[in-house]
Amino acid sequence: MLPIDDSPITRDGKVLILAYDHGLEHGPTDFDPVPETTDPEVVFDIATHDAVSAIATQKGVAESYYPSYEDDVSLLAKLNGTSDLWMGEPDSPQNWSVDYAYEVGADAIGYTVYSGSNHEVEMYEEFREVQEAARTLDLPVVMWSYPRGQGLKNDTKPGTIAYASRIALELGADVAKVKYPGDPDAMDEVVKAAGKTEVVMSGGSKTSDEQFLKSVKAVMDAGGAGLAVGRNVWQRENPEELLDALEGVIYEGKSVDAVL
Ligand code: FBP
Repeated sequence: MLPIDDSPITRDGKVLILAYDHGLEHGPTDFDPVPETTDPEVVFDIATHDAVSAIATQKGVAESYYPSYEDDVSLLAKLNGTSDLWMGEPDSPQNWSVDYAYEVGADAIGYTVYSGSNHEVEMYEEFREVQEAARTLDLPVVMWSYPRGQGLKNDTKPGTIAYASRIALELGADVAKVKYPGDPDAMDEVVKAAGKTEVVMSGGSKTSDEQFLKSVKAVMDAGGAGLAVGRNVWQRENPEELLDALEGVIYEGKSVDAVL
């Protein structure tokens, strides 16, 4: 495991990754609530907020837009990804190499693994290559650890999420990005299962400020490192307001009531 405390994707050892790979994973429909967010520059501008420790994008967006922002925000290169048009068993092809991501300016690597899918074996093999290539460049690896596939319908059951964070440790990820398991006690188990691998919560679809901040607070109280969030930030009319609140909860240990 690579300690991430001094990595450019952290601030004071904590993490707030702004995820912006939805144009591939879900399609432009995710930009409908705030149509301006179709333009990557709008979201890169949001990522310059002090609370954001890195932005996660796919190759094309990184190539075209990151050069103008490399002094303002760190880049987490999301190497694999698949579209919502794919109807088969969960799978996610690798779309750029670790070396090329490094050339584009990546400070860390992101990779989705669908444990439980019929494609688990190939995905683990691909992850092994990516993880070892990242080690040679000292780049931390964030695993989007999402158990899903035939027979695994509810991928947010506490036991399943704890398994997901453990898989990230077992396979050598430095950070496990997992779904929120539903309550603070379950989150404790998820963080314990991950051992020295840091745990960050995946944002999910947009909820109320209070509900979202409470889940983030539970992650921090459980010893999690922070958050990787997309829609809950840039689908808001005023994303800066929520980022101010997240800054309080994640970096300053404030309560939800105090930041609301
Ligand atoms: P959100 O905070 O918007 O959920 O983004 C996190 C993320 O992991 C993105 O990186 C990715 O595009 C999306 O969720 C995938 O979500 P799912 O596979 O659950 O549809």
